[in-house]
Amino acid sequence: MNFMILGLIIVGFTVLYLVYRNAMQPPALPGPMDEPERPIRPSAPNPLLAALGRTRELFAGLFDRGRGEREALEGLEEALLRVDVGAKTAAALVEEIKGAPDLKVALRGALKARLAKLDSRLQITGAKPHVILIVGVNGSGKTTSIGKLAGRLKAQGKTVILGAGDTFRAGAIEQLKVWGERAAVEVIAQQEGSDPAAVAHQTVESAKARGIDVVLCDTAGRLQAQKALMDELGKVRRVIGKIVPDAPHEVLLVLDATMGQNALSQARIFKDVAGVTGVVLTKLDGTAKGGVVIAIAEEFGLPVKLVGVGEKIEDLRDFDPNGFVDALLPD
Ligand SMILES: Nc1nc2c(ncn2[C@@H]2O[C@H](COP(=O)(O)OP(=O)(O)OP(=O)(O)O)[C@@H](O)[C@H]2O)c(=O)[nH]1
Ligand SMILES: [Mg+2]
Repeated sequence: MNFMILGLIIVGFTVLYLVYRNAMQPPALPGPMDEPERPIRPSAPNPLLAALGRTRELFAGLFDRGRGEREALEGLEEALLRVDVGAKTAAALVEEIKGAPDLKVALRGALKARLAKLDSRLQITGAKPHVILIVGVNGSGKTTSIGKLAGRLKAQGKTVILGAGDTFRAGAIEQLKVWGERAAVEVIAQQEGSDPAAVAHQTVESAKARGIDVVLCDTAGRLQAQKALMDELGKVRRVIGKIVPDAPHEVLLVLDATMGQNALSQARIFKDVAGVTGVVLTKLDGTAKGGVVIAIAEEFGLPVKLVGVGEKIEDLRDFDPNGFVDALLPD
Protein backbone atom coordinates (compact mmCIF):
# COMPACT_ATOMS: atom_id res chain seq x y z
CA MET A 1 0.00 0.00 0.00
CA ASN A 2 2.75 2.37 1.05
CA PHE A 3 4.58 1.49 -2.12
CA MET A 4 1.51 2.40 -4.17
CA ILE A 5 1.25 5.82 -2.49
CA LEU A 6 4.98 6.37 -2.95
CA GLY A 7 4.63 5.34 -6.60
CA LEU A 8 1.75 7.76 -7.12
CA ILE A 9 3.71 10.59 -5.47
CA ILE A 10 6.71 9.91 -7.72
CA VAL A 11 4.51 9.80 -10.84
CA GLY A 12 2.73 12.98 -9.68
CA PHE A 13 5.99 14.85 -9.16
CA THR A 14 7.35 13.63 -12.47
CA VAL A 15 4.24 14.90 -14.27
CA LEU A 16 4.42 18.24 -12.44
CA TYR A 17 8.14 18.54 -13.29
CA LEU A 18 7.52 17.82 -16.97
CA VAL A 19 4.68 20.35 -17.16
CA TYR A 20 6.90 22.95 -15.41
CA ARG A 21 9.88 22.27 -17.70
CA ASN A 22 7.73 22.58 -20.76
CA ALA A 23 6.33 25.90 -19.60
CA MET A 24 9.78 27.34 -18.88
CA GLN A 25 11.39 26.28 -22.12
CA PRO A 26 11.93 28.94 -24.75
CA PRO A 27 9.84 28.38 -27.82
CA ALA A 28 11.54 26.01 -30.17
CA LEU A 29 13.32 27.69 -33.06
CA PRO A 30 11.65 26.93 -36.33
CA GLY A 31 13.53 24.27 -38.20
CA PRO A 32 14.05 24.51 -41.90
CA MET A 33 10.74 22.81 -42.51
CA ASP A 34 8.77 25.12 -40.21
CA GLU A 35 10.11 28.32 -41.69
CA PRO A 36 7.29 30.38 -43.09
CA GLU A 37 7.71 31.04 -46.77
CA ARG A 38 9.35 34.41 -47.06
CA PRO A 39 8.65 36.32 -50.25
CA ILE A 40 11.89 36.94 -52.14
CA ARG A 41 12.37 40.69 -52.09
CA PRO A 42 12.95 41.87 -55.61
CA SER A 43 16.10 43.95 -55.86
CA ALA A 44 15.49 47.61 -56.73
CA PRO A 45 14.80 48.00 -60.44
CA ASN A 46 17.73 49.32 -62.41
CA PRO A 47 16.98 53.05 -62.79
CA LEU A 48 18.58 53.14 -66.24
CA LEU A 49 16.66 50.19 -67.65
CA ALA A 50 13.76 52.18 -69.06
CA ALA A 51 15.88 55.09 -70.31
CA LEU A 52 18.13 52.77 -72.31
CA GLY A 53 15.25 50.98 -74.01
CA ARG A 54 15.89 52.33 -77.49
CA THR A 55 19.65 51.89 -77.27
CA ARG A 56 19.21 48.34 -75.99
CA GLU A 57 16.88 47.47 -78.87
CA LEU A 58 19.76 47.66 -81.30
CA PHE A 59 21.42 44.69 -79.61
CA ALA A 60 18.28 42.53 -79.77
CA GLY A 61 18.94 39.08 -81.21
CA LEU A 62 22.65 39.70 -81.71
CA PHE A 63 23.68 37.21 -79.04
CA ASP A 64 21.35 34.43 -80.19
CA ARG A 65 22.92 31.01 -80.32
CA GLY A 66 23.38 29.55 -83.71
CA ARG A 67 25.07 32.56 -85.26
CA GLY A 68 28.63 32.05 -86.28
CA GLU A 69 31.17 34.13 -84.39
CA ARG A 70 32.12 36.19 -87.41
CA GLU A 71 28.52 37.06 -88.17
CA ALA A 72 27.86 37.82 -84.50
CA LEU A 73 30.89 40.11 -84.24
CA GLU A 74 29.94 41.97 -87.41
CA GLY A 75 26.44 42.54 -86.07
CA LEU A 76 27.84 43.73 -82.77
CA GLU A 77 30.24 46.18 -84.35
CA GLU A 78 27.42 47.66 -86.40
CA ALA A 79 25.19 47.95 -83.33
CA LEU A 80 27.99 49.60 -81.36
CA LEU A 81 28.40 52.11 -84.18
CA ARG A 82 24.70 52.81 -84.30
CA VAL A 83 24.50 53.53 -80.57
CA ASP A 84 27.35 56.01 -81.06
CA VAL A 85 30.13 54.33 -79.16
CA GLY A 86 32.46 55.68 -81.87
CA ALA A 87 34.20 53.82 -84.71
CA LYS A 88 37.56 53.32 -83.04
CA THR A 89 36.09 52.07 -79.79
CA ALA A 90 33.58 49.79 -81.57
CA ALA A 91 36.41 48.13 -83.50
CA ALA A 92 38.56 47.83 -80.38
CA LEU A 93 35.73 46.27 -78.39
CA VAL A 94 35.01 43.67 -81.05
CA GLU A 95 38.69 42.80 -81.28
CA GLU A 96 38.83 42.43 -77.51
CA ILE A 97 35.93 40.00 -77.20
CA LYS A 98 36.83 37.90 -80.23
CA GLY A 99 37.10 34.22 -79.28
CA ALA A 100 35.35 34.63 -75.92
CA PRO A 101 33.09 31.70 -74.98
CA ASP A 102 30.19 34.07 -74.28
CA LEU A 103 30.24 37.28 -76.32
CA LYS A 104 27.64 39.08 -74.21
CA VAL A 105 29.49 38.41 -70.96
CA ALA A 106 32.75 39.45 -72.62
CA LEU A 107 31.29 42.69 -74.03
CA ARG A 108 29.74 43.55 -70.68
CA GLY A 109 33.12 43.06 -69.03
CA ALA A 110 34.93 45.14 -71.65
CA LEU A 111 32.48 48.03 -71.31
CA LYS A 112 32.53 47.95 -67.52
CA ALA A 113 36.32 47.96 -67.49
CA ARG A 114 36.34 51.09 -69.65
CA LEU A 115 33.87 52.95 -67.46
CA ALA A 116 35.46 51.79 -64.21
CA LYS A 117 38.54 53.87 -64.96
CA LEU A 118 36.63 57.06 -64.20
CA ASP A 119 35.05 58.30 -61.01
CA SER A 120 31.44 58.92 -61.88
CA ARG A 121 30.16 59.91 -58.46
CA LEU A 122 28.96 63.45 -57.94
CA GLN A 123 30.55 64.29 -54.64
CA ILE A 124 29.67 67.29 -52.56
CA THR A 125 32.80 68.30 -50.65
CA GLY A 126 32.73 69.87 -47.22
CA ALA A 127 33.50 73.29 -48.70
CA LYS A 128 30.87 75.87 -47.89
CA PRO A 129 29.59 76.51 -50.37
CA HIS A 130 30.42 73.67 -52.72
CA VAL A 131 30.21 75.43 -56.08
CA ILE A 132 29.05 73.67 -59.24
CA LEU A 133 29.20 75.50 -62.55
CA ILE A 134 26.94 74.21 -65.30
CA VAL A 135 28.10 74.71 -68.89
CA GLY A 136 27.00 73.53 -72.32
CA VAL A 137 25.50 74.66 -75.62
CA ASN A 138 21.99 76.05 -76.16
CA GLY A 139 19.17 73.69 -75.47
CA SER A 140 21.33 70.89 -74.08
CA GLY A 141 19.36 70.93 -70.85
CA LYS A 142 21.46 73.04 -68.46
CA THR A 143 18.67 74.94 -66.74
CA THR A 144 16.45 71.87 -66.48
CA SER A 145 19.29 69.81 -65.01
CA ILE A 146 20.04 72.56 -62.46
CA GLY A 147 16.39 72.50 -61.38
CA LYS A 148 16.40 68.73 -61.04
CA LEU A 149 19.71 68.67 -59.17
CA ALA A 150 18.52 71.42 -56.82
CA GLY A 151 15.41 69.37 -56.05
CA ARG A 152 17.50 66.30 -55.37
CA LEU A 153 20.01 68.09 -53.09
CA LYS A 154 17.20 69.78 -51.21
CA ALA A 155 15.57 66.39 -50.61
CA GLN A 156 18.89 65.21 -49.19
CA GLY A 157 18.67 67.99 -46.61
CA LYS A 158 21.19 70.33 -48.22
CA THR A 159 20.75 74.06 -48.58
CA VAL A 160 21.05 75.26 -52.15
CA ILE A 161 21.21 78.57 -54.01
CA LEU A 162 20.96 78.98 -57.76
CA GLY A 163 22.79 81.66 -59.71
CA ALA A 164 21.08 82.96 -62.85
CA GLY A 165 24.29 83.25 -64.86
CA ASP A 166 22.58 83.07 -68.26
CA THR A 167 21.95 86.77 -68.61
CA PHE A 168 22.11 86.56 -72.39
CA ARG A 169 19.04 84.65 -73.57
CA ALA A 170 15.69 86.34 -73.16
CA GLY A 171 13.59 84.41 -70.69
CA ALA A 172 16.51 82.42 -69.27
CA ILE A 173 16.37 84.12 -65.86
CA GLU A 174 12.63 83.61 -65.63
CA GLN A 175 13.03 79.92 -66.54
CA LEU A 176 15.56 79.40 -63.75
CA LYS A 177 13.25 81.17 -61.29
CA VAL A 178 10.46 78.76 -62.20
CA TRP A 179 12.79 75.84 -61.46
CA GLY A 180 13.83 77.55 -58.21
CA GLU A 181 10.19 77.62 -57.15
CA ARG A 182 9.66 74.02 -58.15
CA ALA A 183 12.67 72.87 -56.15
CA ALA A 184 11.93 75.38 -53.36
CA VAL A 185 15.38 76.98 -53.47
CA GLU A 186 16.44 80.60 -53.75
CA VAL A 187 17.61 82.11 -57.04
CA ILE A 188 20.06 85.01 -57.20
CA ALA A 189 19.50 87.03 -60.38
CA GLN A 190 20.33 90.38 -61.89
CA GLN A 191 18.91 92.04 -64.98
CA GLU A 192 19.05 90.52 -68.41
CA GLY A 193 22.26 91.59 -70.13
CA SER A 194 24.25 92.06 -66.93
CA ASP A 195 27.71 90.59 -66.46
CA PRO A 196 27.47 86.82 -65.72
CA ALA A 197 30.62 87.05 -63.59
CA ALA A 198 28.89 89.66 -61.42
CA VAL A 199 25.94 87.31 -60.93
CA ALA A 200 28.26 84.43 -60.05
CA HIS A 201 30.09 86.73 -57.62
CA GLN A 202 26.89 87.83 -55.90
CA THR A 203 25.57 84.25 -55.70
CA VAL A 204 28.72 82.73 -54.19
CA GLU A 205 29.22 85.68 -51.81
CA SER A 206 25.68 85.37 -50.59
CA ALA A 207 25.96 81.58 -50.17
CA LYS A 208 29.22 81.96 -48.27
CA ALA A 209 27.84 84.60 -45.94
CA ARG A 210 24.85 82.42 -45.11
CA GLY A 211 26.61 79.06 -44.79
CA ILE A 212 24.77 77.52 -47.74
CA ASP A 213 25.90 74.00 -48.74
CA VAL A 214 25.72 74.10 -52.54
CA VAL A 215 25.69 76.73 -55.29
CA LEU A 216 24.52 75.74 -58.75
CA CYS A 217 25.43 78.36 -61.30
CA ASP A 218 23.71 78.52 -64.69
CA THR A 219 25.55 79.87 -67.75
CA ALA A 220 24.65 80.98 -71.25
CA GLY A 221 25.15 78.44 -74.01
CA ARG A 222 25.68 80.44 -77.17
CA LEU A 223 28.28 78.64 -79.18
CA GLN A 224 28.30 80.95 -82.18
CA ALA A 225 30.50 83.36 -80.28
CA GLN A 226 32.85 80.70 -79.07
CA LYS A 227 35.75 82.89 -78.08
CA ALA A 228 33.55 85.31 -76.17
CA LEU A 229 31.77 82.46 -74.40
CA MET A 230 35.01 80.86 -73.32
CA ASP A 231 36.42 84.18 -72.11
CA GLU A 232 33.22 84.68 -70.17
CA LEU A 233 33.43 81.23 -68.57
CA GLY A 234 37.05 81.86 -67.66
CA LYS A 235 36.09 85.10 -65.95
CA VAL A 236 33.25 83.42 -64.05
CA ARG A 237 35.65 80.74 -62.84
CA ARG A 238 38.22 83.27 -61.66
CA VAL A 239 35.65 85.34 -59.81
CA ILE A 240 34.24 82.32 -58.00
CA GLY A 241 37.72 81.08 -57.10
CA LYS A 242 38.54 84.38 -55.40
CA ILE A 243 35.63 84.00 -53.00
CA VAL A 244 35.97 80.29 -52.21
CA PRO A 245 39.39 78.72 -52.71
CA ASP A 246 39.25 75.66 -55.01
CA ALA A 247 35.89 76.76 -56.42
CA PRO A 248 34.32 75.88 -58.73
CA HIS A 249 34.61 72.39 -57.22
CA GLU A 250 32.85 70.89 -60.17
CA VAL A 251 32.20 72.03 -63.73
CA LEU A 252 29.48 69.92 -65.26
CA LEU A 253 29.19 69.90 -69.02
CA VAL A 254 25.62 69.23 -70.09
CA LEU A 255 25.41 67.19 -73.28
CA ASP A 256 22.29 66.19 -75.17
CA ALA A 257 22.43 62.42 -75.78
CA THR A 258 20.29 62.73 -78.92
CA MET A 259 23.22 64.57 -80.52
CA GLY A 260 25.29 61.39 -80.33
CA GLN A 261 28.73 61.84 -81.83
CA ASN A 262 28.06 65.57 -82.35
CA ALA A 263 28.03 65.97 -78.60
CA LEU A 264 31.68 64.97 -78.68
CA SER A 265 32.72 68.05 -80.61
CA GLN A 266 31.06 70.12 -77.90
CA ALA A 267 32.98 68.24 -75.24
CA ARG A 268 36.16 68.97 -77.17
CA ILE A 269 35.46 72.71 -77.15
CA PHE A 270 34.44 72.99 -73.52
CA LYS A 271 36.73 70.49 -71.86
CA ASP A 272 39.92 72.44 -71.53
CA VAL A 273 38.73 76.02 -71.52
CA ALA A 274 35.99 75.49 -68.99
CA GLY A 275 37.89 72.89 -66.91
CA VAL A 276 35.08 70.36 -67.17
CA THR A 277 35.13 67.69 -64.44
CA GLY A 278 32.13 65.62 -65.49
CA VAL A 279 29.17 65.31 -67.80
CA VAL A 280 25.42 65.45 -67.34
CA LEU A 281 23.99 63.47 -70.24
CA THR A 282 20.42 64.61 -70.86
CA LYS A 283 17.56 63.23 -72.94
CA LEU A 284 18.74 59.66 -72.62
CA ASP A 285 15.06 58.80 -72.71
CA GLY A 286 13.97 58.46 -76.28
CA THR A 287 17.36 58.14 -77.95
CA ALA A 288 19.21 55.12 -79.28
CA LYS A 289 22.53 56.91 -78.89
CA GLY A 290 23.20 55.94 -75.28
CA GLY A 291 26.55 54.47 -76.32
CA VAL A 292 27.90 58.01 -76.42
CA VAL A 293 28.61 57.53 -72.69
CA ILE A 294 31.41 55.18 -73.70
CA ALA A 295 32.70 57.59 -76.35
CA ILE A 296 32.84 60.45 -73.84
CA ALA A 297 34.81 58.27 -71.43
CA GLU A 298 37.16 56.93 -74.11
CA GLU A 299 37.90 60.10 -76.04
CA PHE A 300 37.99 62.66 -73.25
CA GLY A 301 38.46 60.69 -70.07
CA LEU A 302 35.35 62.44 -68.81
CA PRO A 303 32.96 60.58 -66.56
CA VAL A 304 29.23 60.91 -67.02
CA LYS A 305 28.01 61.74 -63.51
CA LEU A 306 24.30 62.31 -63.97
CA VAL A 307 21.78 61.41 -66.62
CA GLY A 308 18.54 63.11 -67.55
CA VAL A 309 15.72 60.73 -68.37
CA GLY A 310 12.79 63.11 -68.81
CA GLU A 311 11.57 66.65 -68.30
CA LYS A 312 10.22 66.38 -64.76
CA ILE A 313 12.05 67.32 -61.58
CA GLU A 314 12.53 63.69 -60.55
CA ASP A 315 13.96 62.68 -63.94
CA LEU A 316 17.63 62.86 -62.99
CA ARG A 317 19.64 59.75 -62.18
CA ASP A 318 23.08 59.10 -60.78
CA PHE A 319 25.18 57.43 -63.39
CA ASP A 320 26.09 53.96 -62.19
CA PRO A 321 28.57 52.49 -64.71
CA ASN A 322 27.78 48.85 -63.93
CA GLY A 323 24.06 49.53 -63.89
CA PHE A 324 24.41 51.26 -67.24
CA VAL A 325 26.12 48.26 -68.85
CA ASP A 326 23.67 45.81 -67.28
CA ALA A 327 20.76 47.88 -68.58
CA LEU A 328 22.34 47.89 -72.03
CA LEU A 329 23.09 44.17 -72.13
CA PRO A 330 20.76 42.42 -69.67
CA ASP A 331 20.68 38.63 -69.23
N1 LIG B 1 13.15 64.30 -72.69
C1 LIG B 1 14.01 65.07 -72.03
N2 LIG B 1 14.00 66.41 -72.21
C2 LIG B 1 14.89 67.16 -71.53
C3 LIG B 1 15.82 66.59 -70.63
N3 LIG B 1 16.56 67.59 -70.12
C4 LIG B 1 16.11 68.74 -70.68
N4 LIG B 1 15.11 68.50 -71.54
C5 LIG B 1 14.37 69.47 -72.37
O1 LIG B 1 15.28 70.12 -73.23
C6 LIG B 1 14.86 71.47 -73.49
C7 LIG B 1 15.99 72.43 -73.24
O2 LIG B 1 16.33 72.43 -71.88
P1 LIG B 1 16.96 73.67 -71.12
O3 LIG B 1 17.20 73.25 -69.73
O4 LIG B 1 16.19 74.89 -71.35
O5 LIG B 1 18.34 73.79 -71.89
P2 LIG B 1 19.51 74.86 -71.69
O6 LIG B 1 20.77 74.15 -71.90
O7 LIG B 1 19.35 75.56 -70.41
O8 LIG B 1 19.25 75.84 -72.93
P3 LIG B 1 19.68 77.40 -73.08
O9 LIG B 1 19.24 78.10 -71.85
O10 LIG B 1 18.97 77.85 -74.30
O11 LIG B 1 21.15 77.43 -73.27
C8 LIG B 1 13.67 71.68 -72.58
O12 LIG B 1 12.49 71.55 -73.34
C9 LIG B 1 13.76 70.57 -71.55
O13 LIG B 1 12.52 70.20 -71.03
C10 LIG B 1 15.81 65.15 -70.44
O14 LIG B 1 16.58 64.56 -69.71
N5 LIG B 1 14.88 64.45 -71.17
MG1 LIG C 1 19.19 77.57 -69.93
